[in-house]
Amino acid sequence: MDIYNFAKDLIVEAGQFIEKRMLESFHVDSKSNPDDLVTDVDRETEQFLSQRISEQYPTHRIIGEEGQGHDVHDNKGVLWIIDPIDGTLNFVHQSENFAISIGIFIDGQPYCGLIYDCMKADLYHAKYKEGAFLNNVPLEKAKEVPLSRSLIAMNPKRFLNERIRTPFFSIMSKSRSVRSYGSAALEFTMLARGQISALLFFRLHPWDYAGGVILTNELGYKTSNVFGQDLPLFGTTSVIAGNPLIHQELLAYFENDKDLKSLHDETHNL
Ligand code: 2AM
Ligand code: CA
Ligand code: CA
Ligand code: CA
Repeated sequence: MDIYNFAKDLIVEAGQFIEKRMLESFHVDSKSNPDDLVTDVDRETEQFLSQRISEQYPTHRIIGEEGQGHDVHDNKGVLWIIDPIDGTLNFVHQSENFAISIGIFIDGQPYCGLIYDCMKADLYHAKYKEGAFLNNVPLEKAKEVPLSRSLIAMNPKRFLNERIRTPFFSIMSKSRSVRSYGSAALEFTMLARGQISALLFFRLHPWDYAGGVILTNELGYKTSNVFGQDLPLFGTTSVIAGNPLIHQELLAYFENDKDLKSLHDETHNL
């Protein structure tokens, strides 16, 4: 079995683990602030995934949100970037609308991306240059829809920061409307299905977007930070993902924004 097929089986197994585990009680702790939550289920699922990967592939390296590989800073060999639960607030408050995300890179090049919505049993997966699928059905290539006819996903909490607010409000005003689903990984799957035309985040970590970037790039969607630069495998960054037309349109809102650029660079590597 190749790494891609192993990863597909593993992510579904991890989803079954979550579904079973969430029927029992679990602790909820806060991390950087009272609204930044982590549960036993996040930690145990990351453990489950990393243990299985290490048993099967002892040389592979793993970076996970809940502590795996935070000392890894180079992209040599096979690197798994995993988020055991993307959308922890939804997991805690809604018991749905969260996903497991996995991106696998070989020597820094994309190999495959997987996002599993375990409550719906929907597996999104793509192997580089071999197409992207929802379960066994191929997903359609990106269509060039302009901002003025688009739904855009963004996180409204970012608008509390005045320095970030201005370009985001201008984009919102030009768009048909905005949506916020609380899981970057699931927002990438909505982009992959053409349900939204773009997503826009001011600060994400690689585990939030690694799987989604590989999935959507495979379909012809463009991804970068708000200044048009490639997304890193380490540190934090802003993220714009969308069809090629809207991606270009959105970048124009951030061009020459020196104030925002300095804020962006301050938060980099937090
Ligand atoms: P999480 O649920 O795995 O933490 C919510 O808008 C999206 O942003 C989710 O993908 C969420 O991932 C992520 N997120 C939550 N808190 C964050 C933080 N403090 N910094 C960056 N991203 C965060
Ligand atoms: Ca988190
Ligand atoms: Ca996440
Ligand atoms: Ca997470």
